[in-house]
Amino acid sequence: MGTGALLLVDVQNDFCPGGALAVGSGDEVVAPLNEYIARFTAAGLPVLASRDWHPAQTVHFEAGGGLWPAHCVQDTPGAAFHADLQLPDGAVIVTKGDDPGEDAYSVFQGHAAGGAGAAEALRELGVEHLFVGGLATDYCVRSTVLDGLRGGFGATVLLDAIRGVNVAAGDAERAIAEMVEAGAAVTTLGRLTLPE
Ligand code: VGL
Ligand code: ZN
Repeated sequence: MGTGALLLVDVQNDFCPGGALAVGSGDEVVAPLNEYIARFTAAGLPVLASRDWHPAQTVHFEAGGGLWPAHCVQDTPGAAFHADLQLPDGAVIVTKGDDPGEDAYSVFQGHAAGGAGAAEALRELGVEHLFVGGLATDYCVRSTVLDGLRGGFGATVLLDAIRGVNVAAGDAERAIAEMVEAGAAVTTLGRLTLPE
């Protein structure tokens, strides 16, 4: 399978209960993700965390003609990672959505601290397969997994560590079916086997 990495998508306060764009039970991904982090770290595998990181004005927000109320505005508490998320030392942070002209749902539209695109940063780490959890199933998780598969990465969706926005009922379930149809595998903590 090649080297695997854990990718935590947008585990930020604004996507959790009380946040500006709260995903139902969004905070319930934190405990399982901490267990995934422990397993990947113990196996010496890389951990990456993306963050939605918008300017105050962007085409992504309703005020700019987009779909969403303002959320994850750069350097605000809502944009911070959930306080209970145990990011390991050396986690690679991928920033996305900072261009005011795009939605940037996919982590592959993001960049690491040094400016390298996400795909480039993954290749530098020797990563060929992504294990993806976080928020939200029907937007950034979906878009990232589909983009990764198109870009030649393998992908496994962590079913016990994702939650959906469900703008329409069933969106998250449909997104999972779409990812599987496109070639993604699925797993849970109980069934996880890591690449050697
Ligand atoms: C997301 C809606 C708007 C996500 C980001 O992280 O899934 N969804 N911005
Ligand atoms: Zn956003």
